[in-house]
Amino acid sequence: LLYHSRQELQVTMTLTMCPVGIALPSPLTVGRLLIEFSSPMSMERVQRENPDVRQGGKYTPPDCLPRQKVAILIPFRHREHHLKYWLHYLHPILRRQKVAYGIYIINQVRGAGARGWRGWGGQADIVEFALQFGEDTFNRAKLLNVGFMEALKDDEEYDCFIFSDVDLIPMDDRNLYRCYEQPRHFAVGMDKFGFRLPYAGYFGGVSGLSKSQFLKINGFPNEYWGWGGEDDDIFNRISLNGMKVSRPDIRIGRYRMIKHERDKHNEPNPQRFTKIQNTKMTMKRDGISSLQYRLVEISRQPMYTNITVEIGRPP
Ligand code: UDH
Ligand code: NGS
Repeated sequence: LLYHSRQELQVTMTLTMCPVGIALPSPLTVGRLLIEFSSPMSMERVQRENPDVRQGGKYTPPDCLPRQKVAILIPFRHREHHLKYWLHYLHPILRRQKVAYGIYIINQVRGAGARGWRGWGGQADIVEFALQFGEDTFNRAKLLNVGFMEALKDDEEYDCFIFSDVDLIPMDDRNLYRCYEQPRHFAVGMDKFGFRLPYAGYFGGVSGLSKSQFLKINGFPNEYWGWGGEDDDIFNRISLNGMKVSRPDIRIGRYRMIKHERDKHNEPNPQRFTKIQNTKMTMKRDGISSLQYRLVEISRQPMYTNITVEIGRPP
């Protein structure tokens, strides 16, 4: 082992491993949390309240050696308002959970064609209108594949990947954001489903796979454009590869969702029902092995890393 300084050597020698799970009740976690979205939120406040989070939204427990390095990946487009609440609630929760992590926002944008409009009006709202009008269909699972690749390029030590919608906040900090023996489904009890699973094979909202579990299923499908079905395809990939989804207790896996209307350019995908019948055939060719995208920008914000990407459009 190489140590950079005597000080670092001393710190390393005195730290013990962070706890695997957190015994209940625990001095670290607090259990059930009050989650609400009515008070206004600002990025300045999130920053002020999370001074130990490093540039790019990274954190390492100062008082123990973390067992896993977790990349948290959020598929994203035009949800700045939700992101502030997500960061406000999740940074303190993750800190209490004693895990090393980095937050990555995977932001879908359209290519050069749309940006050509910028010359036209000059006024910001006209430009914004033109950009949104010319937008492509959203693709959640493909964005998450991009997140997996880019997080590993940023830090090859990530061994756990958690995939979270931007509008889902855990209501109990004993729902530990880390990887398990089997692929994990975290969002088991969402408020909109009466705090129950909507169906046994539901894998949407928040899920997590270790690097090897993710590679075993060839990552996520790239070919689900628009809303629905991609999470069911991932569930199929897991089962077809001999793994079994694990979940927290229903009393602990409760979530609040920030209410919102359906987004533009993310209409329900009419092909989703036939596609999920064919996972067994498609998973070998469609996945992380066939992923293509164009990286537009990586920007390190104080509370997260922003990965802006072009992922194309449906054929
Ligand atoms: N997402 C974006 N921008 C978009 C679309 C999706 O950021 O334009 C991301 C975001 O992280 C979101 C996730 O993808 O949480 C899942 O998409 P979704 O929130 O649209 O899916 P959900 O099932 O909503 O939550 C479907 C529409 C519900 C309409 C209800 C009207 N009352
Ligand atoms: C299923 C969808 C899933 C979706 C789930 C919950 O029907 O993608 O509903 O949707 N599968 C298909 O459409 C094949 S929700 O109530 O959150 O809008 O996640």
